[in-house]
Amino acid sequence: MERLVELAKNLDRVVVLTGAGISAESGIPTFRGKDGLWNRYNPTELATFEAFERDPLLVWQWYLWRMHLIANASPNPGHYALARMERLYPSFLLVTQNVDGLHREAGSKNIVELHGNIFEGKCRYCGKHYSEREFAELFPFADKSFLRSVTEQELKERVFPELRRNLPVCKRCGELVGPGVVWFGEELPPAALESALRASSAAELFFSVGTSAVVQPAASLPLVAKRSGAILVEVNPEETPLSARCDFVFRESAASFLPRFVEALSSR
Ligand code: BV8
Ligand code: ZN
Repeated sequence: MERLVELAKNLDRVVVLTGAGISAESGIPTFRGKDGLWNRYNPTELATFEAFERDPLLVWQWYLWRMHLIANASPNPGHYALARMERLYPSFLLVTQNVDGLHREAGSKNIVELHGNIFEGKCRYCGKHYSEREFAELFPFADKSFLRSVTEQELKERVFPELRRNLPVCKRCGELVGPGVVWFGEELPPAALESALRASSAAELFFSVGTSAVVQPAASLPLVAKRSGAILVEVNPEETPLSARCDFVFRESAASFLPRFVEALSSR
């Protein structure tokens, strides 16, 4: 780590890509980990428009369960370290695949949410987008303060039976509204992808934190940076398809590595 700190002290342009691993220590299950979401649920059955058309109630039950988990979770030292790191660099971009909003809650400002935000709404029929506040109005079950007022058991026993009659209906076209996330087979927000690609190709230092580096196009960003000459760093307790391309690999958790690294960096 000392060698990386020495290098990092003299660089200006930094990009950090995060995945579900950085929120694992906040109690939010990852997708592919041993008790990962994808072990219990099939992504194509729940995170696609086809699944939503087939069974919107099942899809909304799954997203409400995840929203309840997230609404009752807090950022961890890994999130806070990245918010602090942002203030140490003139050019810093945090690109996240996470839809939990915990980076923003930890104080990060310069963020690109590549896969959207789970507390927002998106109508796939007319394209209308609902901000977190607008969506809590349209769909009160999605309101964070409501989700913090019920236990997981109450969510399943009291809310789910009411869900069929209270699914969010679009104000513009009257169709059912889905969560504000990017589903498999759906295009990423062009502006978000564009700024992530631009920053990655200009980066001098690129961190890949808590991601299995499988889902595209996010998984290509570290390679774009590497091809443009950036130093590539991976922080992940496990090997990933990206590990072999990295200049530095730290087989550690995000909440243990990042605070120590940022502390060393800020003791210039
Ligand atoms: C699209 C939102 C086309 C929803 C998500 C090229 C080749 C092959 C396939 C494709 C390709 N191009 C496109 C595809 C298809 C697909 C894809 O990539 N499939 C995969 C499965 C191969 N991509 C798409 O469908 C994309 N759209 O291509 O559209 C198009 C283009 C133009 C016009 C029209 C259409 C959309 C992809 C986005 C899907 N949405 N999320 C929701 O959340 O419900 S993806 C979702 O899964 C997450 O956002 C994230 O991206 C991914 C999970 O990955 P990770 O976050 O990395 O999590 P994971 O559990 O896998 O790993 C966690 C890691 O953390 C592990 O390595 C673990 O060791 C580590 N860890 C654990 N604890 C810790 C830790 N690390 C640090 N600290 C710890 N404590
Ligand atoms: Zn609509």
